[in-house]
Amino acid sequence: MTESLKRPPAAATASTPAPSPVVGTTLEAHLMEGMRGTPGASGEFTSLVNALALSVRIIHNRVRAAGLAGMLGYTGETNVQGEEVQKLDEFANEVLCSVLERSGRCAVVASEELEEARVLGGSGQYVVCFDPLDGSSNIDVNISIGTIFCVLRALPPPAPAGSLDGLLQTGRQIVAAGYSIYGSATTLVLSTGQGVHGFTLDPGVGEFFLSHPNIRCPARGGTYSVNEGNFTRWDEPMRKWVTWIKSDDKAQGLPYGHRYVGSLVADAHRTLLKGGIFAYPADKKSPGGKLRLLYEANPMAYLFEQAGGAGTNGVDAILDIKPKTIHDRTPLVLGSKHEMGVFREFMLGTR
Ligand code: AFP
Repeated sequence: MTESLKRPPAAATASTPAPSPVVGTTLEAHLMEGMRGTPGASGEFTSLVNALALSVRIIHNRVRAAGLAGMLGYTGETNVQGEEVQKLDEFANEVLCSVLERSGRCAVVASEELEEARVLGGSGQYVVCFDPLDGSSNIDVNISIGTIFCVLRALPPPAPAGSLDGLLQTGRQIVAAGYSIYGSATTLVLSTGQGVHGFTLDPGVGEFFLSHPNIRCPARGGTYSVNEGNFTRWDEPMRKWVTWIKSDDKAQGLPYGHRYVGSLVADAHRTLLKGGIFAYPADKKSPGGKLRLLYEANPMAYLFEQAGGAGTNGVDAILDIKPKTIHDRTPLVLGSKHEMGVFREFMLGTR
């Protein structure tokens, strides 16, 4: 079965198997291949994903020049989450909104930087949720940051054009999700429901090339990733789990190594490629969890499921949670099947 990118929904149309993805293929060629393998594809979806990739290239360019372009530091304003907004956050948000608007493929967007959903108009059949610059408190110290997004179909008529309800569907309705990581290289990790693929940007030619075809999250890993500074704020099952995972018991493969960057894209990317577990649970400070369902948890959970791992709130699949508002928060746990199973047992008190 090919893992090539295809226009969803795969189940609705019989598609011609496309050749296996070849390292070095450009993102554009890869998307075109997927489109050709899907009878009836209009190109609208491919064009939307290309618009997202263009946004990422523009944001990459500004991130790389941030120190020189005077873009570091805060604007002095706070966003809807009550956090200080940095200049690059604003820039990234405006890039995504304007590129998606010009593509004409996107009806509505929800963004971490926008209090309300923004209607982009046109005849777009899709809605997009994004965190334009995740991990922005790491910008000034030159640590990896990223952009996270997911795409859903806009609700069909009789829902009015630009209906915001399209944003409040469960993650099971996602048709594409991805993130870019602005690290030692800029990599775009993407899934359109046919596996997960990583494309690395060659800044010299401004093109994404397939560098990580068919990413699979290892069934078991050796690291855990959690902000242990929150230990005293956690409930008992969470404290028990952390105490267990760093205990010295060779027979059980313990202790695990600890890795925590504090940028979801960086912690999730490492966990996706190398296995193990990332957790941002609820705590006394954030009883409903800290991370956002629509534009952080859902895209990541979708990618982990596509790669053979899992994404939960500790017990239940993130993708089954019905959002109430566009800025809902949730506990988020991502990782390898094995570690996710053990974590769940601790949360349910069966271990
Ligand atoms: P910032 O965008 O404010 O840096 O927050 C990053 C983030 O939303 C996510 O990327 C991290 O996983 C998480 O917060 C880190 O939170 P802690 O600083 O509380 O560990």
